[in-house]
Amino acid sequence: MIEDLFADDDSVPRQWQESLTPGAVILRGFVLDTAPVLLQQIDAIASCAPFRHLVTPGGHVMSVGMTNCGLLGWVSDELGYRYSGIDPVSQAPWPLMPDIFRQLAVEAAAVAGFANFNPDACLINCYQPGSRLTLHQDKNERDFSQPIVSVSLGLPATFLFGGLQREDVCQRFPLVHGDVMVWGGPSRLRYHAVLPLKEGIPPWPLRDAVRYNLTFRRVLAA
Ligand code: MD6
Ligand code: FE
Repeated sequence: MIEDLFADDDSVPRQWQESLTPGAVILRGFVLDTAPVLLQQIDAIASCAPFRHLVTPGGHVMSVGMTNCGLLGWVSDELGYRYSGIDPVSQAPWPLMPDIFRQLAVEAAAVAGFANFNPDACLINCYQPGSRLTLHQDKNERDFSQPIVSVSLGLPATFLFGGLQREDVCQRFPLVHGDVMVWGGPSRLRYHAVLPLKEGIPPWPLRDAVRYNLTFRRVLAA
């Protein structure tokens, strides 16, 4: 179902919704207007908590650079995946979640039908050309009744969206600058992946040919 929200004339709409599966929707263009501010905030966060390449429990160095803001941050090392209130690099708390981040995440969740989303964690991913994320479920959180809100900025990526079993076939679709994906409910534990990022020209006002992804989550019981 494709629903045109904000076309004020016959020109190309800037925002619309694409429903994927029950509980999962892409809000195309939802953060196009706020993207410049979001990118500034990412730079400010990364100046305190720089992007780093985490090691998986299996001993692989992740190709995606990661940092966090908010009360809790997602981390990985030889011992496993978990959330931590302390940045293991700086040994300090993660930078605060900017109000503009929280507001857009709460608003996107509400538009997608999830009232009262109250994120306590924001993982920030930085993809360089070639970076990818292998098939996984997001299951380190306590409360699967809360959705995940995922914001795409910068270069486009191909997202694979599977089922509840690793073997299930995946749908593939593009995520581009300004898109927000919300998923929860019966889709909350679907497997998903990001294909290796292709080279490209970054959209204004980005200077670097990278993709950023913000994923907002409620980790602690609400
Ligand atoms: C990404 N996103 O888009 C990686 N997980 O860069 C995720 O792994 C993800 O977008 C859960 C929910 C939404 C996501
Ligand atoms: Fe994920």
